[in-house]
Order: sequence, then structure tokens, then C-alpha cells
Amino acid sequence: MATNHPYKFCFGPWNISEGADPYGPTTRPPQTFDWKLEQLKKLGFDAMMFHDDDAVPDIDTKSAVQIRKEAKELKKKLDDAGLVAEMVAPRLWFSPMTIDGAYTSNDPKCRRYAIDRSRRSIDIAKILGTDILVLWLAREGTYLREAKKGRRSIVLMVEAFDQMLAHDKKIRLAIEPKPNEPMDHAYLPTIGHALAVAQLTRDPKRVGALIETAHCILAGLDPADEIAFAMSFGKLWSLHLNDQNGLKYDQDKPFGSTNLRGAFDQVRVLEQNKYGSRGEYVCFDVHPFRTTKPEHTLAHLDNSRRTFLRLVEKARSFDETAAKKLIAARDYQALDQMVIEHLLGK
Ligand code: GLO
Ligand code: MG
Repeated sequence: MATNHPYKFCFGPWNISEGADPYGPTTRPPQTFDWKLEQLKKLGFDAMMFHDDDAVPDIDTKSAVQIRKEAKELKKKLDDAGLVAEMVAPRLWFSPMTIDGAYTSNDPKCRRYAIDRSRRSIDIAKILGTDILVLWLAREGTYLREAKKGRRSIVLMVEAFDQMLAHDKKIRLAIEPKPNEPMDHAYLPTIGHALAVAQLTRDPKRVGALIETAHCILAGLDPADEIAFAMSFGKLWSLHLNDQNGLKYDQDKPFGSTNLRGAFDQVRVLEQNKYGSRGEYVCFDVHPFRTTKPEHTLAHLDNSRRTFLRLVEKARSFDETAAKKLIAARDYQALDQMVIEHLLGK
């Protein structure tokens, strides 16, 4: 496996999940946060991702002072374990205040709640030592087109982002687009939408993106091209690698599980554009299959990292000179077979 690689890896506590789905209960017992942190370290990962309430549980019931105190305790725990926080993300989809959306709710009280909670998340991020606030805009969209005005929703989101940018001079917002689920249609479904909306904010330089493989596939787009697009703007600040079998519910399969060639193409574009050279992490937003037994509850994370590193080797050993010749001769048929045989190995 590629040992001389520049990559740093992370996952979030939610990636060690218990197997519940909308049709059935959990299939594995829950694990404590401390256990998850210990496993992260043992698996050779470098950082953890945090929702605001992964960092400070029951955040809505706590005072600002209490939140700061608990965030500082967590920071110490991470320091002691030699780990860091990659990002913090406000979880704006669980509370009764976010039923009709967060920043784009039709109720001004709910919009206020979403902005206040985002500000608290920024405070937590600062204490944990990360300048990245991830915004997966789960409920910013509609089930019903007539329920909201699309243009007004964009204005509301930009106003919310501006307030976050004003709250802290250093914070960077990494928008994680996803076209659907839980909404029928999301307002920021692709990287192009995320980067376009960045331009409307008070500080476009501090608004970038996070790409997730499955979300690109759900939008009918090629994840490798989406990565290349964001990197062309210097705006790929984080990455959720996983896999997805076509247009259905969000699957969060292990990286490479469905489309190995697509995974190779993602790794190749990351290598070509030196992802990670500005401190960016490779995160695996993957879940165990529901059928996974408790004793194998970490396999999907370890496997995703192994596959990634194997594909780094494959990207580096790909015969670029031979590929160039085939491209010059417009012999894409031979190029296609060359890629297949390279991936199949000897
Ligand atoms: C869901 C998203 C979700 C986010 C996470 C961080 O589809 O991928 O897992 O990445 O909540 O904001
Ligand atoms: Mg994700």
C-alpha cells in the first residue's frame, strides 16, 4: 500500500452507526464517544469530524458558558489523544425548529434559531482549533415547489452565511451540496451551485465546498469531474468519499464498493491536483451495512482507507506516457482497455 502518501484521514462519530433504517430498528449496540475516538486512533486515522452536538451533546439545552466549557474539555481530550477536529457542522435537521427548513424556514423564529445555532457551532469550531464550518443544508429545499420562493430562499441563505462570516473573521464555510434526501429538491444541489452562491456573500474567499461521492452520483454527475471543478477554484476544502449504487436512497457505501473505476478516477484527480497539500483531509462518510455484526463495526472505515491507498498506488503506477500516446492518436478504445487492465492487475 502507498506508504509515501501525503494524505490525512478522518471520519465522524456517526460513521460508526447502529444499522437502523426507516423500516427497522438498530442491529448493533451503540458505542460511546470515547470508544469511537480510541478506535479512530487505532485504525491510523488522524482527525475526527464533529456535528456541533457530537462535540457538545444536547446543545440546545445548554448555556453559552456551558457549551464553551464542554468544548474546551473535548479539545483537551483530543490533544491528549494526539488527534484533531477536522471540522464542525451545525446539525440543522433534528430540532423541531428546523421542520420547515433552517435558514430558509418560512418562520422567522426558526430562521433566527438556525443562525444562532450556527454561531454557537463556530464558537465550538474555534475552541476545537478548526476554521472549517461544514454546511450540509439538509432541509434547505422543498417538498412542495409552491411552499417557498426559490429566489427568496437564496437571499435568506446568503444573509445567514453573511452573519456567520461576520461572527468570526477566520471561519471558512464549506458547503456540502446534495440534490435530494431528505428534501425532494435541495436549493444547492451541486458544487456549481455552492460556488456560485459563494460569490453573493460578503467574503466569497471564505465560502467553499465539500464534495461527497454519493451526492454527486445522486445529482447524476461524475464525482471526479466535480472534484476537478471545485479544485479549479481552489475551493475543495474537504471531501466525503464513499459510494452509491445509482439513483436511490443515500447509501454511504464503502469507497470503491460499487464503482471501482469511478473511485480510481476520483483518486487520480486528487493526485493530479495535489489534494491535501494545503492541509485538507480525506474523510470517509461511510456506514456499515445493516447486516454487519458488532465485531465488524469498523470494517467499512478500514476498508475504505485501504481501497483509497491501493488506488493511490494505481494512480501513481498508471502509464501516463502510454496514455498520452493513445490520446494523441484518439485511440480511446485502447485507452479504455488500458485502464481496465491496469485496475485488474497482473
Ligand atoms: C448526509 C451527509 C451528512 C453530512 C454530515 C456533516 O447525506 O453526507 O453525513 O456529511 O452531516 O455535515
Ligand atoms: Mg457527507
